[in-house]
Amino acid sequence: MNNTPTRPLFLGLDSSTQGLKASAIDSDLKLVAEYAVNFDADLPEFKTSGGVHRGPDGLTVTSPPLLWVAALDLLFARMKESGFPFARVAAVSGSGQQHGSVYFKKGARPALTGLAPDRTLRDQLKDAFSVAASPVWMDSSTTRQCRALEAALGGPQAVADLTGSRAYERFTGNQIAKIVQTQRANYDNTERIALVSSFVCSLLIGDYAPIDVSDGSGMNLLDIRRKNWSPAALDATAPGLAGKLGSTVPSHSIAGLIHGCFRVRFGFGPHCLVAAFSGDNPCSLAGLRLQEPGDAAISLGTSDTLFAALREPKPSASEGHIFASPVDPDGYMGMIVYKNGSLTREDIRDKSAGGSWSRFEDLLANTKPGNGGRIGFYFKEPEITPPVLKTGIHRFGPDGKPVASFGPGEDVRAVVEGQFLSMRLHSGHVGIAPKKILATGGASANRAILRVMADVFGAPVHVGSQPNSAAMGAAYRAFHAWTCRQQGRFVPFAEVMAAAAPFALAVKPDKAAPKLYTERVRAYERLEGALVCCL
Ligand code: 5FX
Repeated sequence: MNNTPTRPLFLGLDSSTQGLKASAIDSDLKLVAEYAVNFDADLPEFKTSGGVHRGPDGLTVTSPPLLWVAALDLLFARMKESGFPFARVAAVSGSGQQHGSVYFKKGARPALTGLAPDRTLRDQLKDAFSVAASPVWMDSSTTRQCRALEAALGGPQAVADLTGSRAYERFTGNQIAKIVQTQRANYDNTERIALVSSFVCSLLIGDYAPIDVSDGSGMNLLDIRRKNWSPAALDATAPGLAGKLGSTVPSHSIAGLIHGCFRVRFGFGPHCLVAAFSGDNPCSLAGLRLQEPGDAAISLGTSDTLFAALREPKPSASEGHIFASPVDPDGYMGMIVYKNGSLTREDIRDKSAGGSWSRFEDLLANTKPGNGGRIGFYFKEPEITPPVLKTGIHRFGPDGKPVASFGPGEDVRAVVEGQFLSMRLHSGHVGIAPKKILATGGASANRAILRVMADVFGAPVHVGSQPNSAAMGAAYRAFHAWTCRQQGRFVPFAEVMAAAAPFALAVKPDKAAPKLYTERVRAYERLEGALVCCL
């Protein structure tokens, strides 16, 4: 019997920090519908700001897990009201903000398996949690736990080699260690710990869903090469943790069928598959269809991010993260995150270009590649890459000596060139060597910035509008997992994505650029090394 609905759709959910979105695609990979719920505006009774609660210490950041449950009730209700054809959905997958954790209390499982269609999820799950405030990725209160993990496993590089990243405050294992130390009774009363991604998946299948290896790589608990929990990391983190985490699965796995309550309440078909959910960055990688080693994306937004498909991971204790790939069971992805992005560029635009982007572009286009040997470091915010807590601007002249100021054009070029030199340097440390770059985010509309990007990396830059890349990536992953199930074999993601329109080529690198910028990266590295150690 053919279980595929006619004109099948594939649904991608994105449970992000600030809201829950849905994107539906058809089997030609065309976007057919989008929906969204904003946590603050649509569910004001949870009293979140930007989707979170901040603690008085300025470091603790949490969200109530029931908010994410209520958002799913509301999103599906809105979709139903607008006539969304749930019966055509062949498979659903999803994306979740990375690192956040949800704690199901002992005895909570029947509340999931027995979900009733005539009551809201929110009403049925209000007593399911042993920890009422779920730590999220913005939390940075676990420095003590990070140092303890590094001490137990042989130092930051040893943790990076094992788990893909040195110990980071927001990574879930360190958050779990803090719960053990500060809420021991609640930890003992927990039977399952989920990530935000596997949590929303659990709601859809009405049972505990497994954590996929890609999102699981953001926990400091997974051995990224064996793609399974590391017993040493689990032991160093919390007692009895293996039993509470359940097993991990490849990201293209099917977690189960959609629970009957969603069939009755919203009209999903009985054969609708739920594919494992993953993290938002892994889903964005899928949404931007980065699949070959050397395919990279640079997102220029409030924060700047570079991520890429990788074959050979090179974890670094100094920067970046390596995750298992969400689309290739043998692959990896690397990611470098910057706090100083658009706001820092806007600052220089305001000071040097009178607040005008077109003047900024002219200044950039009228200065020479390499900036006559000038290099600048612009830390308007404490920076993640490299880790620098002290804010400030540091400018160096052609002789490598500090200078007090640059001319307007020099400053504009230095803020843009410096960011790409840093990206090339640090992404290289984790094994990323972009052969092709997809530029996304607000600043990718700026042609002169893209020219510098292409020249610094010596790689062609493409652009494409994929605004909700995590939700789209989740929809693509649903289609991928469904195709693998239909064919009874692993189908390469690229094959499944073959129908997608290619991203447009925007800029090719200048022929002289590779030689010039290889030398500039070395100069940048020397200056950064000297600067970071005395800040
Ligand atoms: C990645 O490591 C992060 O912490 C963020 O990008 C979160 O995933 C945002 F949701």
